[in-house]
Amino acid sequence: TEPSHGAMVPTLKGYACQRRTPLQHHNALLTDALLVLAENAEFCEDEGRSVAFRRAGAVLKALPQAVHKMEDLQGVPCLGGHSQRVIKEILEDGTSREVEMVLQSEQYQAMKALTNIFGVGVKTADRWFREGLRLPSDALNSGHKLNHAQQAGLQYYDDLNTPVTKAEADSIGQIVEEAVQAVLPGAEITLTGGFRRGKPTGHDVDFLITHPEEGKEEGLMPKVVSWLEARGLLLYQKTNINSYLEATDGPARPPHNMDRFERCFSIFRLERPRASPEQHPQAVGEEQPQERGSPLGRRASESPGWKAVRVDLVVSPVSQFAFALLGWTGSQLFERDLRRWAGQEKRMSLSSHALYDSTQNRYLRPCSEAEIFALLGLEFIPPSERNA
Ligand code: TTP
Ligand code: MN
Ligand code: MN
Ligand code: MN
Repeated sequence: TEPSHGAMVPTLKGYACQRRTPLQHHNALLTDALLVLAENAEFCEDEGRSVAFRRAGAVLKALPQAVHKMEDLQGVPCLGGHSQRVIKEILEDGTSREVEMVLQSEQYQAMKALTNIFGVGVKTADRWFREGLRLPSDALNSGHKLNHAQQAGLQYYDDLNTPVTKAEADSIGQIVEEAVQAVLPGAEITLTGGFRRGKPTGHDVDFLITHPEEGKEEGLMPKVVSWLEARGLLLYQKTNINSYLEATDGPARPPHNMDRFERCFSIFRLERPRASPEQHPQAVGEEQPQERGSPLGRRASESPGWKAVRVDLVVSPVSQFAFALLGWTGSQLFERDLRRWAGQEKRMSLSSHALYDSTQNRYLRPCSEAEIFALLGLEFIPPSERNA
């Protein structure tokens, strides 16, 4: 006989890649709270706890209704004791004391501000915090040696922490399209990341580039970067060459967090649409210098006619395109669970480059996202429902 589940959700599955997770959901109060605890665990370099809180939040995003009482969660997977206590407290009191304490804590606030600097990860932020730094401006004034990414991160801190709109993403897309066609006619670009999942805003814009003829894409990135730089469109870029080799990066090695595609982490200089004279008389025709005096705390009235926008460009050989597309569409938890599902449930190894079947001891060669889901024994989940 069927086990008796809560009336609300008879069949939520345990892996995010088995569930449909739309962007809009019904439990934001709970998921926001769990996200704070996940971030805080990450700041304490406790990856396991961080993933546990993220999983708990992700499963609540897949529920078809708002949770009102703990009984609504009967049969819902991925909720550990700690997450359940937090949820219960919020359902009863409206807030969680633990979450409120974290939000008030000096460590959380400083780590949040410091990791919001492009080029600063948890390790660097934690070292700076222990050395007494609290604000991004402290990193400028402390005499710490900053690498190029961090210098750019501080210089454009405000812009880079202002969400990128879909309209801005589309403008960047037109520029990238023009650059790519100029250096390799016939190449194809695809918007990936959060915007492909239907998000209205993002922290960056992600593009995947390929060419229908295998091999034609090799060495494309430096040419695209040169084209963009010659036009003054890049404020920062770091290009990595493709280092993927099936023989050495294949089944023998554990799946990497980072893939090995030819890629470019960049900051674009995006012209703002011209304001109409009635709305902003002083903004029209005013030439703005490229260098800004003070990188932090710039007031809106000083806003120049352009915005710094983080852009990730990735080049994939067409033979790996389906894997790259699936891997770069996210969400990050959806990707993590796809790989975990492949390994734990199917004895397969999935990366952004390939799918290896350990039972048959061979690579599988799907040509589309749909074929990858099918080979993994999963129902196809469209990008708009991968928002775990
Ligand atoms: P992000 O751009 O970090 O995230 P996002 O686009 O989902 O959301 P946001 O609006 O915050 O930008 O990553 C996009 C996807 O790219 C994510 O699923 C993981 C993948 N990815 C890799 O495969 N390799 C990498 O090195 C990085 C940084 C991301
Ligand atoms: Mn993104
Ligand atoms: Mn992100
Ligand atoms: Mn990205």
